[in-house]
Amino acid sequence: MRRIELRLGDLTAEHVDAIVNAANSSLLGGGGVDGAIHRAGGPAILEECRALRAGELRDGLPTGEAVATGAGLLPARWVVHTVGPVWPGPGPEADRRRALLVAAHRHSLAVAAGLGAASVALPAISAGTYGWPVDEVAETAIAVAAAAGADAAPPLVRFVLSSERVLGAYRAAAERLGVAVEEV
Ligand code: AR6
Repeated sequence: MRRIELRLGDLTAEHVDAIVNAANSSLLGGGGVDGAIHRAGGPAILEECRALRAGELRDGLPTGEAVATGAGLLPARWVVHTVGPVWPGPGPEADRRRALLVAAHRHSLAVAAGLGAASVALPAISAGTYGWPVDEVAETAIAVAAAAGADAAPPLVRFVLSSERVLGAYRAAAERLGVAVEEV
């Protein structure tokens, strides 16, 4: 049985096996939660990202995919880097990219599970710089976490959210979907 938790806080401080980074395709850092992870985790994470870019991810990490590195100085063991889609505004392009938002969540959870992580913490992927409406991000995140099979996500999935507004969106999405969540 999977446990889904919501918390207001700073993802970089989480004592879980894996945290998910809302990165960009370059994997070479940025602002938002990505910047916070690299600042708090130290240079070892960036070194591993550079090595990935020099090898299997020469063209960058495609949107919707996920890849793991170590977590440097962070309390977590691994960082799972994913790339969410940029919000294009309402219309057919948003409908198309919605699948990438699902994929970013699904692949992040699957990579964490594949590492053997018992717990994973995620931010609100695409809901900051990338501008995706937070209600939709919340609904996607909760739905994917609740629907993932036993091997497709760790037993504990915790969403660590940066404001009351985002936390409220996740709470409301869980209620709408009838998914039990614990606020911790
Ligand atoms: N802990 C938890 N959540 C955080 C933290 C933190 N320390 N810092 C920010 N957030 P964003 P995106 C929230 O912009 O929209 C970067 O430059 C933030 O308030 O980090 O996927 C990357 O390099 C928001 O709710 O990610 C990419 O270029 C959520 O995390 C681009 O931004 C996601 O906001 C990715 O944009």
